[in-house]
Amino acid sequence: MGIYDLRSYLETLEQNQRLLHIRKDVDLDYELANLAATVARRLGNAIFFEKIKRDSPPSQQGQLYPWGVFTNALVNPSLAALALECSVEDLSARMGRALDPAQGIAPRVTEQAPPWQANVLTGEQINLYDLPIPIHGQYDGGAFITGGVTVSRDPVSGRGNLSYNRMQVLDRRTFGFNVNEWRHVMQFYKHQQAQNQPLPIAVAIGLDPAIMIAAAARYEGDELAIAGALRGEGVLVTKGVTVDLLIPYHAEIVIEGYLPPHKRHPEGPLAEFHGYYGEIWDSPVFEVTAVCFRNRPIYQTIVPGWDEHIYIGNVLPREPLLLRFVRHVSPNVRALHIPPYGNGFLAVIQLEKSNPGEPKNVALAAFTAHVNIAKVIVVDPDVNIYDPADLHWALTNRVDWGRDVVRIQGAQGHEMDPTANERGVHTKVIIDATYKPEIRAYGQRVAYPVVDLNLYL
Ligand SMILES: Cc1cc2nc3c(=O)[nH]c(=O)nc-3n(C[C@H](O)[C@H](O)[C@H](O)COP(=O)(O)O)c2cc1C
Ligand SMILES: [Mn+2]
Repeated sequence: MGIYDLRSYLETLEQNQRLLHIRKDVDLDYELANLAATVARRLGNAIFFEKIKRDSPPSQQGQLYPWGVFTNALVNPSLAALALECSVEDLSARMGRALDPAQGIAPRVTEQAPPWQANVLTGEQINLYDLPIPIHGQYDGGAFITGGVTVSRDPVSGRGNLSYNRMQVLDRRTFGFNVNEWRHVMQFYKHQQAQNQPLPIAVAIGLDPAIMIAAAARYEGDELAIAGALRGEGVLVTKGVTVDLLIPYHAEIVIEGYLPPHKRHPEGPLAEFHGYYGEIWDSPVFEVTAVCFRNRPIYQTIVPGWDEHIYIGNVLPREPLLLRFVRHVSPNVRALHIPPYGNGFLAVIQLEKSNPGEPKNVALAAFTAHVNIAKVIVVDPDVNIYDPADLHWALTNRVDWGRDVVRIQGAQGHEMDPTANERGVHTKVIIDATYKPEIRAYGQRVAYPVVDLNLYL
């Protein structure tokens, strides 16, 4: 049996020496995220925190549960490849197939009580301050669940839905619940509002990474079908304790409740995908009706505004889309990457060009695939598109900045792109960083094959 839940993924990470165990006491506030962010960029490994603590307890004190905390599940392509049991080269093709609604595999319902119903807290027993919810960034407004997957249901069609919604702890039984205007969850919430009815939701934490990947996709249908397609069989789901929703059977923790139709509360700020702290939002609230967990559960988080957040939200679901567009223009495209450090605004294309004009054409195709793409760099097959230093080598040694750059002024980007104006209008840029032998011929480039250090250290 392959990966089907968080624990089987942890075993895979362990076997591949990609799970870093931190045995020292780590503070949930700031220290945990600082460590995770450093490991994300220096080692690229997942982390299991065995002992977490909280030095400055929040006002409504809880008994912090002695639970392990897991993060960096999907922090880069090599971990995503482990999670999806394929090679880095095959990631985009696998994602592309799974995102095709025709390939979706519906969840399987079981009546059996799930492991997460081993412990069920309701009413006065609920105290969100007991949960190991970190304060991540220095300027975050408080403790946020960032790695929980929201399970909801379309009140009109009855279909299921997965999404990510940051949740700030407001009091013992209430979260602030962030949801943008154009999300499915907002559509459901507004429908309920018009009937003066609450929207029931459940938050599942500690999941099979295939479900984590599926939840970030914009998809017409139940995102669980994407996870089913990734695993080749339907995800096992089961009824909630206090909500009539189908929730992943193999979750570590499930928080159930509802969004009341007319109550709002400020939440935020939080480190956002675009690389800056955002605004305080006046958001719906999430009233909790049950907190359920496995025995010895594992809490999972995503460091906001950092690599895993961007990798799940802006890279994995978009690379297949861009690849389809650029391959339509040229079969010579070898690979494509949206590097997390570019916050989803940069795409790097590896091209075995057969014509000096080809790099510009594939770059234009990448812009048309997604509005967020603002910079495209085209390189040759000898440049490692996953290595920022190698990319910089190409920018330094293969670009004549007076000749190889194309600007597209007044183009539309994302409204939150820090280079754009308030309407999202900015200049898009193409950089042709391929070698131009017709201008000047060089000999062989110096390069040593890259070794995966995790196999040696
Ligand atoms: C880690 C992470 C956190 C996110 N947080 C939020 C959020 O707080 N609010 C929001 O509206 N979207 C957020 N998103 C984006 C949505 O979850 C995502 O676009 C999803 O497709 C929305 O699904 P829906 O249209 O089915 O509601 C986040 C994405 C990721 C990967
Ligand atoms: Mn959806």
